[in-house]
Amino acid sequence: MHKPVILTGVRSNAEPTLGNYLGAILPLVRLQATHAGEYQINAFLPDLHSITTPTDYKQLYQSTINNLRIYAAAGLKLDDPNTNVYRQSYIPAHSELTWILDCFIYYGELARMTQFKEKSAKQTSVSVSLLNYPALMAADILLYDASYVPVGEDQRQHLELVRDIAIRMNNQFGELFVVPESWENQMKFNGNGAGVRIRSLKHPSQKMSKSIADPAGTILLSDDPKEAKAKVLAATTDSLGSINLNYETQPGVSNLLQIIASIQNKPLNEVVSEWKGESSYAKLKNAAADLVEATLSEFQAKLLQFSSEDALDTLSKHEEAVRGIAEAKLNKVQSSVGIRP
Ligand code: AQP
Repeated sequence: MHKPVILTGVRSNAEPTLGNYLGAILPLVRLQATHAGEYQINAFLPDLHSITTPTDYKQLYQSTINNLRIYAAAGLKLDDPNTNVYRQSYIPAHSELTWILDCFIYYGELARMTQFKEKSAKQTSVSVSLLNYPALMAADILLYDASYVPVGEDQRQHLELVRDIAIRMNNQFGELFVVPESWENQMKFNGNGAGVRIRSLKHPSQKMSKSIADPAGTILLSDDPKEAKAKVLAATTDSLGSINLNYETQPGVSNLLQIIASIQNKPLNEVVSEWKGESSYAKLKNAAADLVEATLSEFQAKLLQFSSEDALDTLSKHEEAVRGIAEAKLNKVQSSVGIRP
């Protein structure tokens, strides 16, 4: 019996933020620590997804390797026998399976994706790859029979599409793929990490995003810890004068509560209770700012201990091993659709 596979990745199109760290990287590290041996973890580096939107192409190769250093500095154990780390483009089966899946996905299904509509609306010329993003994501997941894909709410539609494709192809060709768990089951599985969405410190109605220019609202993992602390202390709040969790009326305060809960690894409700009755926003900001400063200081010190050479060496070894798993699944699909014996 194979272990259930958990699969996750962070694009290297721009420098990762505290949002990526608290929403995606740290939850995976914690999952590895608490459930070692129960699951197969695939923490991959989606460099092909990184070029679906314009990026600094000269930096991309190094940024991708750097994302592995970031996982390591966050505490991911790379010598764990049940963890694989690999670059998407180094496993050609991802691209090859994408093409086959494309032949079974309808144009209308891709065109109605909210992320495509939102991202394409911001660009004057829209690449086909942006439309096809979910097909590549489907290949990432289905190649390894992943059941759990811890992603944010913004990826929900894509995940549902992946399930539809897997079910469609299984119906036509027999049991080709493991169908990833439903969104509800993904959320149950995520536990404390469910729905973590760190907001901009300046514009807390918006998500903190690595590719949106919002320096005062965004904390990059490379920010000087003292400057990061100052950004939290200057965070936008409101004039209500009481600390509650309500993203509609108090998005800034709610964001600070979420940052505290994520860093302390506590359920959000517990942190909300701890601050109930407190009216000083300065106290709340100070608590969050101290935690952010300490987190970045510790993270950056650990980052220095894991060089790019170490990262490259680790990736090459893992990629060698992973390639065989991916190719076996690709061959099965190729045979089913009649392009291999
Ligand atoms: N603000 C956030 N709070 C919580 N989780 C977040 N993630 C991203 N931003 C936040 C999670 O990080 C993972 C990797 O995301 P990605 O790099 O594949 O792309 P993304 O979701 O589009 O992330 P960004 O930072 O918003 O990137 P850009 O600006 O390039 O589009 C995902 O699991 C995501 O949920």
